This record gives sequence, C-alpha cells and structure tokens, in this order.
Amino acid sequence: MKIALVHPPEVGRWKVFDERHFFFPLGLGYLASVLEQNQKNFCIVDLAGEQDPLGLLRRELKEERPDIVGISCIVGAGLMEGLECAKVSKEYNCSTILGGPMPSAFPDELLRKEYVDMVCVGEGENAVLDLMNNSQPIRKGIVRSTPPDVTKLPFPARHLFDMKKYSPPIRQWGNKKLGVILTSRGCPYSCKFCYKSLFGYKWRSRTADDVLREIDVIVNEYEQTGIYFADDLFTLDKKRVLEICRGIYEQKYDLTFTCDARVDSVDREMLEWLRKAGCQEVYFGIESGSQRMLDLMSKGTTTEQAEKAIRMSLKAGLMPIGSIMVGMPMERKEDLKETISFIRKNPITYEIAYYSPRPQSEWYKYSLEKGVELTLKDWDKYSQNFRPSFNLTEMPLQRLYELVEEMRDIAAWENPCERAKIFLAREKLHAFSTKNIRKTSNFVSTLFRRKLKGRASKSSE
Ligand code: B12
Ligand code: SF4
Repeated sequence: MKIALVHPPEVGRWKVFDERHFFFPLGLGYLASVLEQNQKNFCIVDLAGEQDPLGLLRRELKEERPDIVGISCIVGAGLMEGLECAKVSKEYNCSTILGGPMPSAFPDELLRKEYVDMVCVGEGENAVLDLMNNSQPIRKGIVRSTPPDVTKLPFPARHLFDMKKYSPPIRQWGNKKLGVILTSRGCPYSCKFCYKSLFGYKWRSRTADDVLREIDVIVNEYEQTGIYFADDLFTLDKKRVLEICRGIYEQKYDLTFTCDARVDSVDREMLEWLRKAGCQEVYFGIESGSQRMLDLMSKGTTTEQAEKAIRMSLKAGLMPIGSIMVGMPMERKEDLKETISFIRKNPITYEIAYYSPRPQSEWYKYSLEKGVELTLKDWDKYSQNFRPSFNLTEMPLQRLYELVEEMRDIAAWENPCERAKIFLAREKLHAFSTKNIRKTSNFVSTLFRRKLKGRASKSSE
C-alpha cells in the first residue's frame, strides 16, 4: 500500500507570498514525518509554484503508482485546486482522501463529489497511519481518528520538501527567512466565532525542550531566523513560554519571531522575556472595543485587559498588533463607535477584518437562523478583504461599511506622533546605523502607504 501526499498549488489572490515563496504546509509535514517514522510507503507531490501542476501530478502518479492520494486543503488556498487533484487521481484509479481546515469544515459537501472517497476531519496523523495499516477499509465516508500525543510526534518532515520555496524573506525583519512551528494544539476557550473542529478544546502542548530542539533545526539546518509560532494559544502556560524564551536567549540565535496571544494570558515578565528572546510582534485577539460584543461572543476578556496588554507590550519593547472583527452578529453602530474610540485611545497597528461565519462554530447557528449559509462555492468569503453582502448586524449594511471605512482610516493614521514615539522607544533608535535608518524609512513609508490607502478608499466611495 502506498500513499501520495499532495500539496495543491496556491493560486491568485490566495497566494500568501509571491510566485516563488509559500507558507510551509505543516500539516503535510507532520503526516509525512509519522509515515516516515513508521516506515510506510509514501511520496510527496508538492505542486506549490509549479507552472503545470496537474501535468506534474499526472507524471508523479504514473511513476509512483500510489493506491491512495491524500490531499491537504488549507484555507482558500488549494481547495478548488485540491479538488482538481482528486479528479486527476481518479484517472489513475487511486482512492482519494482530503484533509485540512477546509475539508474539516465541509466534509459532507465534499463527499458528494464522486471523485472524493474520504474526508478526514481534524488531525490526520493517526488517520493516515490507520489507512496504511489497513485497519480502516477504503470506503466513502468521514474519517475521524484520535488526536496524536503531541509530546511524541516527530518534527514535521521539512527534509522531504524543497525548503527554499518555504523560506519567504520577511521585509520588515530585514529579509530574514520565515520558518513556522507549532508548539501546541487546541484551545480551552469557547469564543463563539471560532472554528474549533480541527484541534478542539483540549490544549495539548509540547515540552519546552522539544520545542527548542525544533527551533535549533529550523535555525541551523534551514537558516530560517524569522519564526512564526502558529499555535492557537502559544501563551497559555507562562512557565513553558519562559522556558522557551530563556532557551532561545541562551542560544544567542539572531532570531526574530511572532506569536498570537489572548490579552488575558500575558503579563509583564512574559512579555519582557518574549522581547528578550527576539519576539517582535504579538498578535492580540482584541476583537472589539465594545464590552457588550466581547460578552456576546463569550471572549472572556475585557477592554481593560486589552488596554493593559497593549501598554505592557509597548513597555516591553514589543509591537502589539490588534486583531479586530467587524460586522459581527448583533453588532450595533454604538459597538463600532466604541471600537473606534478604543483604536483612537490605543494607537497601535490593527488588522480589521469583516466577520465571516465559520461552519461548525457557535455563531454559525445564528447565521443559519438568519439565512446566511456558507457552502463550498463561498471560499471568497474567507478572504481577509471580503466585504459581506449579508448582514448579521443590527445596523443597515451601508452604515456598517461607512463605520468600518472610518475605523480603518483612523487605525491607519490616528496619532502619527504617538506612533512615532512608540516606534522610537521600541526600536531604541539612539544608535546611528544603517539598520536603524532602514527601519525608520520602512516605518515612515508604511505610515504614508496606510494614509494614502485610507484616502484612496475614501475618494472611491
Ligand atoms: C498559518 C495559518 C495561516 C497562514 C498560512 C496559511 C497557508 N496558506 O498555509 C496565513 C497567516 C497566511 C493564514 C491565512 C488565513 N487563514 Co489561517 N491559519 C493558520 C494557522 C494559524 C496555522 C496553520 C497550520 O500550520 N496548522 C498546523 C498544522 C499541523 O495543522 P493543519 O494544516 O490543519 O494539518 C492537520 C489537519 O488539518 C490534518 N490534515 C491536513 N492536511 C491533511 C491531508 C490529509 C490527506 C489528511 C488525512 C489530513 C490532513 O492533519 C494535520 C496534522 O494534524 C491555523 C490555525 C491553526 N492553529 O491550525 C489558521 C487557520 C487554518 N486559518 C484560518 C483562516 C480562516 C484563514 C484566513 C481565511 C483568514 C482570513 N480571514 O483571511 C486566511 C486564508 C489565507 C489562505 N491563503 O488560504 C482558519 C480556518 C478555519 C476554517 N476552516 O474555517 C484557521 C483554522 C484558524 C481558525 N481557527 O479560524 N492562515
Ligand atoms: S479565538 Fe482564540 S481564544 Fe477564542 S476559542 Fe479561538 S483560539 Fe481560543
């Protein structure tokens, strides 16, 4: 029995980087490493960046003759292309199994396609092993298997991929190559908008030592000195975060990294250690400046905690980035105005995105009641830049658009002096060096780009 693991190409605006650089597919990396560890017969068909991906797939299938083709579909990227790959695999009489965030969200709809045999919902390590051990017969249906013990998993099999493709240079980090790591899975919180069907509610973490060993491989073998911690909740266990940060610090890597955090999961000591270890940006799920909305979504945090997290991060020399959602169920114009005030009061960088209902989330039920259903055809609604044509709020859609434009404009330009002060303090730019000049010019050009973008969107209204 042989399985081919397929990484579909990223196309069009779903491309995260450029024609040559892609986000490393951690999911496939893990599947490959457990197959390798268990000495199973498999191959990887990596179609990212290929000019003729389906041609290459055909050639590989002809040569490798797998029995099963496992296709990973991340978010928008690769879903439709993944389906094309499944269709092609049928020309070679292979069984097909789709896995990843998207198939996990829409298993039934995907199974209706005659060329999709199985859909894996959730983590796939044990699912592929079961398939290869033939304990699961290959027949049409959903595959759900027990989540793996993350403390025992091998590192993702980076050595089986062309890592040059997966080392995008990050401009704001002085073109350091980006690497990605997952140090924990799951999250115990129950935010109503969040999609939890992949890793579930139980937070399962790897030990600090294990994480540090993988960081060493990423830095020394792949020369990726910019790292993104892809955990849903990296900062849940303070002791572990401190151990990881101390370990990185002691190794004296020239490392820059970024992670996500809940505003109530950080304190001064943790933030200072993150900075010391090389963390540059912390993405906070602030979501809204309205306590009413935070309560409605069961975020379990307060606006005061968000402000405190921002203040402490800035003090520690980190760049906090606030993630804000707009157009949420039951949102009123007063809520948006409170979020605008929050942004004014706390002039940091914000990523403002329209809410789009995630299948299987708590709020998805509300959306369905309001007649808003997302199907396979709606991938575009997952894009960061989408503007909803449906309305789940308690204000007219036009008013929502206007307030969001105002919010984006304010977020882009509010308080440039304050922003400059924060920047100077953060970068400790007292020394005159080429590096500092480059950082300063990047900062100024970002501010201007944002301002121009704000103006352009105003004038196009
Ligand atoms: C890194 C990341 C990104 C990156 C890169 C994505 C990419 N193209 O590679 C960036 C920052 C660009 C990004 C953007 C977006 N993302 Co994102 N992203 C993540 C994140 C944080 C980590 C992904 C990851 O590497 N996970 C680790 C690996 C190990 O997990 P995995 O890939 O899911 O693989 C496991 C299983 O899925 C399964 N599996 C995977 N493939 C296969 C194949 C087979 C055959 C089998 C059997 C099993 C299987 O087994 C694997 C191992 O257990 C996840 C959250 C998370 N913690 O997973 C969100 C997540 C995937 N993103 C999400 C979303 C919504 C988006 C955006 C749409 C956000 C937006 N509004 O714009 C965009 C879309 C961008 C795009 N190009 O597609 C959602 C998807 C939710 C959903 N299904 O509805 C997630 C789950 C976050 C969340 N909880 O909401 N994202
Ligand atoms: S939004 Fe963040 S904190 Fe809330 S449930 Fe999802 S991963 Fe957990």
